[in-house]
Amino acid sequence: MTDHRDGAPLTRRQFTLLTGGALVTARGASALMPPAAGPAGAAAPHVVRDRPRPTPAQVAWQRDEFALFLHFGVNTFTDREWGDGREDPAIFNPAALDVRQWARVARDAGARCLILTAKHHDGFCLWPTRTSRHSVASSPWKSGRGDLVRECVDAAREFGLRAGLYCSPWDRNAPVYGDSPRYNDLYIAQLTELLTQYGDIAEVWFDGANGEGPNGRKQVYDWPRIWGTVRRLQPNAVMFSDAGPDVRWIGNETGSAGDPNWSTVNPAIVTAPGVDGPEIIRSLQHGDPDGTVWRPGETDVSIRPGWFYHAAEDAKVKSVVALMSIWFSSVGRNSKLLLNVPPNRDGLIADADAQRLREFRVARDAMFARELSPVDWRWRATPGPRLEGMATLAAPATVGVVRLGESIEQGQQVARYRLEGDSGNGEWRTLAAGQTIGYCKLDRIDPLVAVSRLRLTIDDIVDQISPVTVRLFAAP
Ligand code: FUL
Repeated sequence: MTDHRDGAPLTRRQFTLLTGGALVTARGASALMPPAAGPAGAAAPHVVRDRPRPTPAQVAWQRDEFALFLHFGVNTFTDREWGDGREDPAIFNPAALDVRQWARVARDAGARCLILTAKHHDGFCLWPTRTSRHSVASSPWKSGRGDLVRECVDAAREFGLRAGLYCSPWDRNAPVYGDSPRYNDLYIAQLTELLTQYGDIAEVWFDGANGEGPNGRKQVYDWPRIWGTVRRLQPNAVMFSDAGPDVRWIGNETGSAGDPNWSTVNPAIVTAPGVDGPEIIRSLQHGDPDGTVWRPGETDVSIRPGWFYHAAEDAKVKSVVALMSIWFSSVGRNSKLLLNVPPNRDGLIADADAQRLREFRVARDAMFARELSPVDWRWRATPGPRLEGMATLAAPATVGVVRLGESIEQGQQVARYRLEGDSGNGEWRTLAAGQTIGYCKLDRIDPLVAVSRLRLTIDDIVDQISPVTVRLFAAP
């Protein structure tokens, strides 16, 4: 990533000007506020306007922080990860299916959205589509009268969760796949059903896998038409894919966003789902501080080795330690976590996974249980230009985790920060340091040390700074 900031004197000047800003303290958190509009701020507007900012739907998506992904379909019954489209619908019969259990597990885990594989690459549709016979309507489940998309969306709402749908572009069952215009029509018809029959959909998920059709023909997707259809039918939904347009894939399936992770990207680098290359992965992982489009990264990872349920993986459910590490490298790096928890053949989230999610919730609650507040923050400008905030704790305390956050409604500006602690002897030692902050930056303090004073220095910004929230959590 180039250090573009050396050539940005205007930004630095604004930064200096801003140091006259007022400080507000709310709910024990500390926020640095830019000055009210006035002569000093008058130079800033054209810069601020030029930088990308999120839409309300993107802000809502990010505030969820955590969503559950549900891979379920014929693969659940064949024990495969990718079906070939020749599966007999008769195998789909989840005898004890309880979608409310999925939603309850998700809510209790702290997730705020459920995303279901309405159709995976095998083409089997979990709703009774009019576009194909390869669906739940041809299965013995509920004598062919079931609609799993309906059940899932209804259960999500009942438990206060938002609902999203994944409809795989790659379809190994559709006879017209690879006959590009005809398949595009079919795919649009499927999306139209999904986006008009089930109420508000929060997220539409497009993966990047696409192979050839049975006739060896490669499908050319009409992405502008596909994205346009979603926007028209569900204007408040965000669309996820490698290329967004609203939310981008983070570039791996291991649960790790890049560090730094900017929510802005250069849209010329990743233009369509399914393309590969080092520059593309770098862009997905890190975004770009100079990016002209707001396209935050979503981190999708499975709680098990596979995306679909396999009994042989029951003992391989990720540990709480592994999940916590993922939390810090996704939510804690300005991303959103989409954790896959695949239901089993009974149609239930298996005990091992449900139990692990409960433990994960308990561990997170403990980590963020004791917020150190109030702390008396005082901000000042220092040469550089830099901005420095100092706080005194009521009594010496050991900070375990720091949560920083920018007001992303106004974009993402912080490019370098440092948190230091003074144990009482007047010597500052670095507790945490990083580049971007964005919606949420989590830092674990290691090694732990009791401190009585704290100093946060913002060393660099890419634009006029907006409120930065500092939250300190005591080590358990
Ligand atoms: C990929 C698919 O090929 C996997 O099966 C899984 O659905 C993953 C989330 O996306 O593109």
